[in-house]
Amino acid sequence: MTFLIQSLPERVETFRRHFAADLPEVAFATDPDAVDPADVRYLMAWTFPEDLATRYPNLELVFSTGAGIDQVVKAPLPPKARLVRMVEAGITSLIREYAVMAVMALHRDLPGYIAQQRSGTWQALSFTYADERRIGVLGLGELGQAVLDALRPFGFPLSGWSRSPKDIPGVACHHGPEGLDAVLAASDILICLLPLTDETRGILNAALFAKLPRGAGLIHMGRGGHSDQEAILAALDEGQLGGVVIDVTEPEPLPADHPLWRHPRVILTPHVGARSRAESGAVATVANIRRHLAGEDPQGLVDPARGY
Ligand code: NDP
Ligand code: OXD
Repeated sequence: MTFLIQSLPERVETFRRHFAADLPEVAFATDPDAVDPADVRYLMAWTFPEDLATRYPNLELVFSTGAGIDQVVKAPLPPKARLVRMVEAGITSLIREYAVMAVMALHRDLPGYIAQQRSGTWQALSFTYADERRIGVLGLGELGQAVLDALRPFGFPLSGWSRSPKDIPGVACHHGPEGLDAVLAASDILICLLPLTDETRGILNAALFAKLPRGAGLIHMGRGGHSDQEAILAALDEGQLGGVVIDVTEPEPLPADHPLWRHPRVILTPHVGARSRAESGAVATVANIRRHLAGEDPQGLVDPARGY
């Protein structure tokens, strides 16, 4: 029974340590050429080899090193194998910080003050109090809910959107295609934390922006494939969007001449919203294999029919 991992060397060493201490009955391997493929029951990687299903016929759990699994969700798996996304405290903590940073940057008009600093202008821009700045979150999963928890103490009116109904204290929750417009109409700042699926691809488009209050902010932390980047630029230029913080693009990296790099109302970061932490990722993975060995579902089990 072997766990095969393909990742960065320092991450692999942390995993090796945790497996040796807490899951010694599972052999730990890093070199695909040095294992008997028939022994591989567990595999972890960011992307999978094309011949995964035939090469490792006895796979039971296939782990993504990241929270998002759009890059692998359509990969053919052997019949018994199930896909697991990364749910661990390190990712959640970094995403929470990024969201608070981005909300505050838009709420306090950092793009406006940066432009004024560059032109040597000492002038107060308008103030909006937190209880008058409504925030909507698309995606109420592990990360969307963590972000709402982090924003709650500031007093922003909060709403959110998911596929299935939710009941989250202090958050106006809406769901399904018919629930989306209510969240958009109540989002002075909209945060995207959706998985990329056939249903959500291209969701951040001109029609959606038109349903936001005029001058709304957008924080995009999902995947590049959610957004129509030309529509973001057009909405910014005609004032429908007032400011954008964008962490994920298509392609990544953006071409050097892409206007998102230089737009004065855009803060662009290179897909650094979060990164899985080796220590807590290893603990979560060992716990998931233990759950599996005990006949339970692992945390972060992906439903291939839903695509997330
Ligand atoms: P989860 O699977 O826990 O949550 C996904 C949420 O999206 C759920 O609330 C789900 O609804 C909702 N959702 C999915 N499809 C739809 C739909 N068609 N309509 C409405 N709601 C929908 O994922 P996480 O919170 O762990 O992660 C979310 C995403 O964040 C990842 O897939 C990844 O793309 C992105 N991410 C980005 C990072 C970065 O560095 N920028 C880092 C990590 C993740 P329901 O609850 O009803 O199932
Ligand atoms: C992830 C990411 O999905 O880093 O974990 O985007």
